[in-house]
Amino acid sequence: MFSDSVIAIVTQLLDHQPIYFGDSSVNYGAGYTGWHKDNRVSDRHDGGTPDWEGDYDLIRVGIYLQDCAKHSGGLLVRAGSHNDAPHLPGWARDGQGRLTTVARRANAFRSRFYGKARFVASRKSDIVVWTLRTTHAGHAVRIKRVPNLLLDPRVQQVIPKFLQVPVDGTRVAIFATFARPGSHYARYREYLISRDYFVNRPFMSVREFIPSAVTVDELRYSPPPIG
Ligand SMILES: O=C(O)CCC(=O)C(=O)O
Repeated sequence: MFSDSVIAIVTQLLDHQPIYFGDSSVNYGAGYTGWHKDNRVSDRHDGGTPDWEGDYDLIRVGIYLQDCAKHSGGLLVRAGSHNDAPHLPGWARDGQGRLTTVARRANAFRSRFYGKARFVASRKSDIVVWTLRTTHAGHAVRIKRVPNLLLDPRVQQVIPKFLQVPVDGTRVAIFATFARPGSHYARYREYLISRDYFVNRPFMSVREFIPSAVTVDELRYSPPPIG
């Protein structure tokens, strides 16, 4: 992930020296998910929020260590979903109550289906990059005889095993998020340190392993003083 070739691609895409802030993971074995985005939850499905102003500054890099062009196990994306999301009416953005909840849910539902769904036909060790605003899903299932038939990810997961094209060996995929400085990163950073899964992870300094072409921002959560 931190090899010169990956960092050169990330630098070119961000058009800036990338910031790495410790948001990475390794997926070993099955990695099923439904359609989702990775940017701030409050902004994900509302095109009128700050995350949707201008070009977005955070990208996710995935390296899939098996063939996903002819096998199951790859990534699904919705092409163009990083460009826009349906706008929530102002009253539903700030309000509370049942009607607001219904409006938000309806908007989130519409947003999940923005953009044409596609398999990412990555080959062994290809580098796949998407923005945190992109609607995507993990562990695509290809169906025997109709491997390019794309069903909803939740439906794909219940296809009987004997009808699925198998994964090319064991699914191993690694992921990391990179950013360039700006208001999107500042807001994402603030969001991340409010997330339990991030702040409760065992912290280990990684600075010494990261090449100097990457800016390291080690996020640690300091709980507010009691009282
Ligand atoms: O497992 C995958 O292919 C996608 C993982 C994912 O959704 C993510 O890293 O945000």
